[in-house]
Amino acid sequence: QPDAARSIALIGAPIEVGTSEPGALMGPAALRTAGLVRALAELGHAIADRGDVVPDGPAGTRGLEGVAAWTRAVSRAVGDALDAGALPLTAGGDHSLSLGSVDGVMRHSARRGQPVFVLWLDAHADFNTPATSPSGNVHGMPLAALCGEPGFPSLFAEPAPAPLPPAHVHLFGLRSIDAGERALVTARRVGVTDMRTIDEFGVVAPLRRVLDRVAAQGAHLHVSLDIDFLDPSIAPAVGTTVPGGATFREAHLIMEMLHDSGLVRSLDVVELNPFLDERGRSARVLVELVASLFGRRILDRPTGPIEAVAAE
Ligand code: Z70
Ligand code: MN
Ligand code: MN
Ligand code: MN
Repeated sequence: QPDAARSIALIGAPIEVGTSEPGALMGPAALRTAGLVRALAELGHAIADRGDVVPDGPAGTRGLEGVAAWTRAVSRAVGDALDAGALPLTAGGDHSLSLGSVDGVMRHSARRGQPVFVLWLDAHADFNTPATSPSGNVHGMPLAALCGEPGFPSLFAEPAPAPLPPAHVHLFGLRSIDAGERALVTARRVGVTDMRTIDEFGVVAPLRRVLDRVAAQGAHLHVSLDIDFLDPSIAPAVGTTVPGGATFREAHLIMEMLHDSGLVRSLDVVELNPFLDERGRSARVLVELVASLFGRRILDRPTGPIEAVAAE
C-alpha cells in the first residue's frame, strides 16, 4: 500500500550546553548535509526545514541555566509545528533538547485531552536529577525533569503542563545506568526493555507490546532516538561510546515497525557529534533510519515468507 504523505517540520536544535563534550551543536548541520530533507521528500512527504531554533536569552552557559534558555524556544517550535498539523522532527544537539520537544508535545496534547507516550531509544536512562547526577550533564537528566522529579530549577514556561507519568515512558536499549537513576527508574516504575531483554527476545516482541499499549490508550507517541542506542561500530560519532548497542538490522526493523504502526506523531534525533564521526557515516546511518521510520522499505508491498511463496 502506498505510504500516506505527511507534513514534516524539521527543527534544528544545535544544543551542546547539556554535555561536557563539544561538537553536538554541529549535529543539525551534519544531518542536513547527509541528506535528511531529500530522503524524506523522495518518500513523497512535504518536509519544511524551519531552520535552527534561536534560544531565549543567554544560551552559552553550560548546565541547567543554559538549557532553560533553549527549552522554551524548542517547545514553542514543536508546538507550532503540531498546531499546523505537521510532525515535528527535532534534530540535535544533545539530549537536553527533549525537555523542550516533549514539553511542546505535552502542551499540545493537553489541549486535546490526549495522553502522551514517550519511547526513549537510548543506551542510557537519562533519569538523573541534579542530586543523583555523577557528571552534572543535563543530557543525563531530561526524563527526570519531564516526569516531575524534584530538585530542578524552573525550566518550562508557566503554567507548566502536568508532569509526564513515568508509566508513559519506555526506555528501549538501556545498557548504562547510574546508581541513583537506577533506584529512581525502579521506584517510579518506568517501562524498560534493556539490552539483556533484547538479546533474549529480540526487538520485535518487546516493541510490539509497547506499541499495542500506545494504540490502546490512543496516545500521542513521541520517539526520542539517541544515536548511542546504536552500536558504536555503526555509529561512532558519540562522546562516550557504550559497547553492545543495537545493530544496523535491529535499528532498521524498529524503524519499520514504528512506521507500520502509524502511531508516531513526533521525533527527536539527538547526540550526533559530527566532530567525532568517520567520513559522515554516523550521520548517514541516522538519515537512513529516519527514512525507514517514514516509510522507506525494501519492496512496495508487505514482505514475509507467505507473500514470498505466493509470488512464485
Ligand atoms: C550519565 C550521566 C549520558 C550520554 C546520556 C551519562 C548520560 N548517565 N551520556 N547520553 N552520551 O552523566 O548522567
Ligand atoms: Mn540520551
Ligand atoms: Mn497530537
Ligand atoms: Mn545516551
